Amino acid sequence: MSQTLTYKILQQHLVEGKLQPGEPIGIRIDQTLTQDATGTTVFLLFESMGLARVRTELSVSYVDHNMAQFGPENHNDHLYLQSIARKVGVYHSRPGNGICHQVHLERFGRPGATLLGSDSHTPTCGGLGMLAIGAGGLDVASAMGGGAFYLTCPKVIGVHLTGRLHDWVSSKDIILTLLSILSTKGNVDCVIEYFGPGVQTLTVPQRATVTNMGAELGVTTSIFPSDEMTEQFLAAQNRPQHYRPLAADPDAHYDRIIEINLSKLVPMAACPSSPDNVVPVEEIAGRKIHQVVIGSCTNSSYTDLTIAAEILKGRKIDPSVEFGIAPGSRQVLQMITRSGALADLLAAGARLLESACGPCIGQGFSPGDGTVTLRTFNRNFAGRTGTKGDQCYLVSPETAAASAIMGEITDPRSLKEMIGLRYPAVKPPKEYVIDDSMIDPPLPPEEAANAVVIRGPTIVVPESPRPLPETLTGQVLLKCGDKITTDHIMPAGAFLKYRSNVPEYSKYVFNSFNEEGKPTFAQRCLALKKQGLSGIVVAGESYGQGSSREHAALCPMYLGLRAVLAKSIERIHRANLINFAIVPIEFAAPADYDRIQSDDMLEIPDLTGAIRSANEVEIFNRTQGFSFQGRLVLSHRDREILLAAGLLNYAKKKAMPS
Ligand code: MIC
Ligand code: SF4
Repeated sequence: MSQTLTYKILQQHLVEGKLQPGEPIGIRIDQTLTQDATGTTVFLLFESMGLARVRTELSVSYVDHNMAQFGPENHNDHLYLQSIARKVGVYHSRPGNGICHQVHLERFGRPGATLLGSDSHTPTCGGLGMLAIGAGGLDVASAMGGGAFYLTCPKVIGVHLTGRLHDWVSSKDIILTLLSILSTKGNVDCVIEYFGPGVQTLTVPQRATVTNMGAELGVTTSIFPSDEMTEQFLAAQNRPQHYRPLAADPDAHYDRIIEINLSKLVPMAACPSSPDNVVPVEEIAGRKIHQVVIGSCTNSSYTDLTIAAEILKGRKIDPSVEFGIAPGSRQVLQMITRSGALADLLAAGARLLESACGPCIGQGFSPGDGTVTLRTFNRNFAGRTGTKGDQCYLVSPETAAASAIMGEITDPRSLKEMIGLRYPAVKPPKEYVIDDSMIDPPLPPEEAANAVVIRGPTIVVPESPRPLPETLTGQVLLKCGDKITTDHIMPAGAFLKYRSNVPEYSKYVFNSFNEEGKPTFAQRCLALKKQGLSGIVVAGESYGQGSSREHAALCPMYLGLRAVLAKSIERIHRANLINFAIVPIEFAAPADYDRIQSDDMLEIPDLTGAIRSANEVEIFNRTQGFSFQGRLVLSHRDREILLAAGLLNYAKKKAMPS
């Protein structure tokens, strides 16, 4: 039977279940990727599984998020991660070597393989024809130990690309256009597969921009075929042996097909404060800006930085603009240094930031109050820049560079008329600079046994969940609306440094909802926990969008939250909730959402019985005196994990001889 590329790779890796959309399946994972902000927990959890070595073909640990190093926390994390990686058989990319997704694309990804990463932008490597999926840390730790990864067998949406991008239009505009069609919600358990003649006009870094930001659609992953472009890229990265051609069968069936004619696209921008709030740049041209940043795992490749340099060459940025550049990797930085592009950018007025996530996760470069910031990133969730009430627009490097010159949002196509600049097409290099000296290989097993792991005092082993009560009684501590992101639940920015210390980090759960002078969410939840009661969160559609951070489940669990009641819940966050024994419940009738008020006392009699065998659960609102139904969308395995008090306890139980 003819197959999509997605199903071909799934088929080759299937270890459990049936390949039918909606069915629970388990797949073998070839490679894993972790980054420091989620990675310390991953390795602590991996250690608690009692395994000496990873059992994947390749696992890589990156340090790219927590690099500001105010106080000892970040460096403690780096030392722990470096020493544990050497011991358990993992490659370790040191701070300064680059953003995990960019480096993985350059040095490790291979077509046809599966990659599981503890970061939601892991699908970046889908640009290489890899099935690359983001997940919570505990799922990644389990895959590192050789365990299957469990997911819902996806529907495949085919995006048929025709035509060719015009000058000044970039691959960022493809994904922004797709976001304007599909939005950030309602795409759970789908994979986006690109096909058609337009594919071959896009280079691997261009494809990676598209698959990277595909994460914002809320899909399981995005994937491109592996073709001559892939072959050229891998050869230029000096790893031609990793190339293999891969594509869907010509008559493969897609659950839905979206047509995109590349020749018809125009520069686009995502306006504050959601990646799907997309408009053509020309509609917002002329808006005054104070900041421009080119970087993040979406748009920080050699070509991205070089095109910006070509646009800015011999010119100056507008004096009202602060302009930051963060090359995605040390490879990119070395290449633009050698080519002279960096000199052109600096001469124009750029501030060189580290090859790291930096401003993308609120680690510096926060915009001033009331100012507009223009970024080539993938997320503009409210407050993510580190500034409350921020106005962050997401654009291509071309639009960013043009706007930096003009001091206002500028459609780059107008540069010809405004300053007489013709489009400076940039060709991908024939050879990239290869220097893996910042990637530490693991120790051979015989040496690893005696290797010492460095654990600073700020690294605290996370608490394990307690068993769920038979009847759950809890108070609605927060009633929130649609599209609540994991950034809302567990802020990053200035609080990112507490990632390895759950009791400390937990103080900031739902920080953006806390009001001055009133008890915080954390204080109220802990007070309930002391009384043997639970906190409950009530939410609208698409709860838990965005980041894969399992702290958005782990920290609420630590505070005593045992259930989330929402209209719908996003894939990674739902899995994280289950892994930490918080019950995800959906409203059977969405109208019931309106009937619940903050502070209501809810009771779920026989919760554990329902988890064991039912698809619905009765919930009684004690405060208002009415009952309503909640839906339990759980696989058999999900039920077992919840009843065992989380994935770790479940795995231990399974490993025990009965
Ligand atoms: C993000 O872009 O939000 C992050 C920071 O990379 C997260 C991971 C994290 O929270 O550590 C993600 O995308 O998963
Ligand atoms: Fe880092 Fe930003 Fe990419 Fe997340 S989206 S991995 S914070 S660069």
